Amino acid sequence: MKFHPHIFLPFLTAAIAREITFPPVAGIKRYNTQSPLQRYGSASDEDVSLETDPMDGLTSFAHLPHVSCFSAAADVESYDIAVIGAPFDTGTSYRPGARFGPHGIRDGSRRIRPLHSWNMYTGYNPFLQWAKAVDCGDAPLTFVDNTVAMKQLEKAHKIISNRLATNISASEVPRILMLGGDHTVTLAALRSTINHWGIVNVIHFDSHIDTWDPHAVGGGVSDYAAVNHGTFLHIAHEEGLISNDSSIHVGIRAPLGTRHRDLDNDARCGFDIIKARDIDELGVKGIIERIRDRAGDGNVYITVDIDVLDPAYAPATGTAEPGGWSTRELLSIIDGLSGLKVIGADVVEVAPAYDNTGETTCIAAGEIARSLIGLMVDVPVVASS
Ligand SMILES: *[C@@H]1O[C@H](CO)[C@@H](O)[C@H](O)[C@H]1NC(C)=O
Ligand SMILES: *[C@@H]1O[C@H](CO)[C@@H](O)[C@H](O)[C@H]1NC(C)=O
Ligand SMILES: [Mn+2]
Repeated sequence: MKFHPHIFLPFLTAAIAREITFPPVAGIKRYNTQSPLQRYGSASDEDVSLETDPMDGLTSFAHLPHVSCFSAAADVESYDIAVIGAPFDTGTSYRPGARFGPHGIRDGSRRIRPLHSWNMYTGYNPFLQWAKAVDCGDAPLTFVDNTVAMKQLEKAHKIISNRLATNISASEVPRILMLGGDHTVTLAALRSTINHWGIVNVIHFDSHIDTWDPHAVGGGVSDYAAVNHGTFLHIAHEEGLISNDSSIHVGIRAPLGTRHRDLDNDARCGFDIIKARDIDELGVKGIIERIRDRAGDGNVYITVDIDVLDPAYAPATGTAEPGGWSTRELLSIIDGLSGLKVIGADVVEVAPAYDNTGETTCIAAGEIARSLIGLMVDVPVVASS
């Protein structure tokens, strides 16, 4: 059939005219009553905005403003939630690379925009509640001595949390969301949270228990070797930083060294265990209930090892374990913990070098971080110690 512009064009014009002249359907808001041709054809210099591009500026987490939080200066801009990176991976037992995790998670968060983050499951935008969130950048951590690096990170946590928050009617103490780093970095965070929040209930999402006795993981050859990403929860228990009757592992499935030694020590360290396949019996709701029953009273620290996800959803990690949860299941469980007093959190073990070209792991980690901020703002007022 031949194309007849003299017949076709009037129809097209009429179609566009219908688009602009029909009255809006009741209850449906019309955002732009101009025709597409008018909107795009006539953009003048004044019409063109530089304020709305989703990928503008330098890459901070979710485009949050950058504040130099590590400075000891008194006049640093205040905040309620500080995102910090911990580029550290020399406590890793298998594939290294989590030192690039903060960079990778920020990259994975590029499409998160604070003004456009209304969560249709929780019913609010975590960035538009009472809390001002900022990105502090990465803590400077040495790569030649793990114990010194942990001291640097602890100091960074203390400097950041010792400042007065922006909205002091909610909380005088700012909260920290840390982007790891291998899992050793959580120890530095817990050595700081005890000062403001007392002993915390740890909700530990992971495929591994991470309470290994240093003699089991690392060989116990030296004090230095004792501190690594498989022992940090054992050490946190020994140091009295975490609750011994309200902490819980979630998503566990990695094989153990020896059944009794590892599990007995884990129980001694105060942890209950939800295994990965428990979700087949309990469902997402049942998992949420068990976490709430165990850790719901008291101040909570949530640490998410990205390897809690199945390697299909998070290939970019150091010690991947098959048989984990989907990203949807994990996000549902985290969002389902609303109402818990989350005073600190982290997402760790993201090693971007093993990610795919679609950035599957880094995008998931960014989304998990957004949900963790959601939990922090859900309960503004929390008792400090
Ligand atoms: C500060 O936090 C309180 C408690 O959530 C809230 O009611 C108030 O609106 C917040 N103030 C600002 C300026 O966001
Ligand atoms: C558990 O923690 C409490 C302090 O919260 C402490 O008094 C008690 O000794 C601990 N129990 C064990 C077995 O570590
Ligand atoms: Mn792990």
